[in-house]
Amino acid sequence: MNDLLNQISQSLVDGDPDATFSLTGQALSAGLEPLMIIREGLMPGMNIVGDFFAKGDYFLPDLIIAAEGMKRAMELLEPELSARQQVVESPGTVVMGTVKGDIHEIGKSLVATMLSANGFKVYDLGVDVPISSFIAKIKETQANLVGLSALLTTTMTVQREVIKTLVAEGLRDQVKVMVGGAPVTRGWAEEIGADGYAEDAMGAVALARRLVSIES
Ligand code: HCB
Repeated sequence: MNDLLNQISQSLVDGDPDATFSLTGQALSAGLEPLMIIREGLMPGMNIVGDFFAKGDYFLPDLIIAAEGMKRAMELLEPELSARQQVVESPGTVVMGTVKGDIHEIGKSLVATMLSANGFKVYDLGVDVPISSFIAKIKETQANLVGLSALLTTTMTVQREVIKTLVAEGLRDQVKVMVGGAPVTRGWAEEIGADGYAEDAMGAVALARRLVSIES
């Protein structure tokens, strides 16, 4: 089992999306849980790719091809994740997106999938989302939660801007804000006045549940 997970990780590092896809299929057929495949196969591979890029050993095309492998694996895993959840009633409405200037979508999409699979009504605005689009969607859907993803130190600051705009628009009492993304920390969430920070998609589900129940 561990060998299969290591091979998945290595296939991302090697930049071989076909192998990532087929190994992920094999792991599912072998009975591995989709979340385990993400946590112990795909994420370690993406982290290695990120570290190599940071050190200058890998370049942008290497990131792009690793992302392609991860996205193809997620095509297999997302339906499995959804199928495993037993939805009773909708705990809340979430507007989700990666902030303006940032096109990293994989983590944001994973959080959106897991929230949906856990009964939340999710409006996924995609990536590079202008602040005005978050505000408009929150107003339109009467959402009680917004999830802001940022993967770059340069775009984390947009999370703060969204919160400031929610206050200015008189929406801050209506909507809880959760933030996440690789450079985001609990300390940052506190500093910018977010309601919570989640390290991963399961953490985001637990946090979202907590934030919504505090509200009611
Ligand atoms: Co990108 N990139 N990248 N990248 N990239 C990172 C993020 C670096 C950390 C790599 C590095 O240097 N070590 C780095 C950022 C450094 C920094 O600012 N601190 C970086 C850089 C610098 C860049 C460019 C600037 C490179 C360049 O052009 N010179 C450029 C920026 C483009 C832009 O956005 N304007 C860029 C581009 C790319 C792509 C397009 C090639 C590609 C993304 C493709 C896509 O998404 N379709 C990419 C990728 C793949 C990465 C890495 C390798 C992986 C990101 C990823 O998908 N992780 C990443 C390195 C890394 O993160 N270790 C690297 C897997 C997902 C599942 O994890 O952390 O996104 P996640 O999400 C988690 C978690 O954070 C949390 O739950 C998720 C699920 O578990 N979460 C939330 C996320 N959002 C949440 C919101 C909530 O409300 C709650 C929880």
